Amino acid sequence: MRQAYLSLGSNVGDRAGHLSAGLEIVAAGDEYRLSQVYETEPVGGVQQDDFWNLVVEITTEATPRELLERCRLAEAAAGRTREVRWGPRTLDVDVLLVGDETSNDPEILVPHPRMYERLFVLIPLAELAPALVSADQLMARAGRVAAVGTLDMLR
Ligand code: X6L
Ligand code: MG
Ligand code: MG
Repeated sequence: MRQAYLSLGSNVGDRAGHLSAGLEIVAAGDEYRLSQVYETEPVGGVQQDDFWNLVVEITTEATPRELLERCRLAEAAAGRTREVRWGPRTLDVDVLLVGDETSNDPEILVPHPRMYERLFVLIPLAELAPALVSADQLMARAGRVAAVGTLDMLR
């Protein structure tokens, strides 16, 4: 068993509902811990509503590919459609880290190659696993990220 970290985000419809339903699917019976929910400014250039983002730590034997399959199932269950690249979505789930493994599979790169550029990932990850994020990494990034409470409070 080792700890895997996944990032979840939603900015369409019932954001807390999509995050909760998605969590049940990606955790799939494994033990997990959640960061708070953060309201975050959209990144990537598309004008859209603010996201709610969180990070989940899952204690699991699942491989990166198995975790990717869970992400896809969770996104499909939320009715995710792919219209605008980097645009609004009911639910996005990305695999960040899987223990200290690397995956060079082009469909599922681990560690996530862009995770250290995204404050909406780094802040909730640092809350759950402070040793995985340095102060320099946090300070070098811009973008509004504000804690809004636990998912239990918001759903
Ligand atoms: C230059 C060009 C700099 C592109 C950054 C960054 C593109 C992040 C896409 C980028 C660039 C992304 C979320 C989001 C997206 C989310 C918030 C992405 C993919 N997903 N913004 N933007 N939360 N706050 O979950 O992450 S689209
Ligand atoms: Mg993403
Ligand atoms: Mg994604």
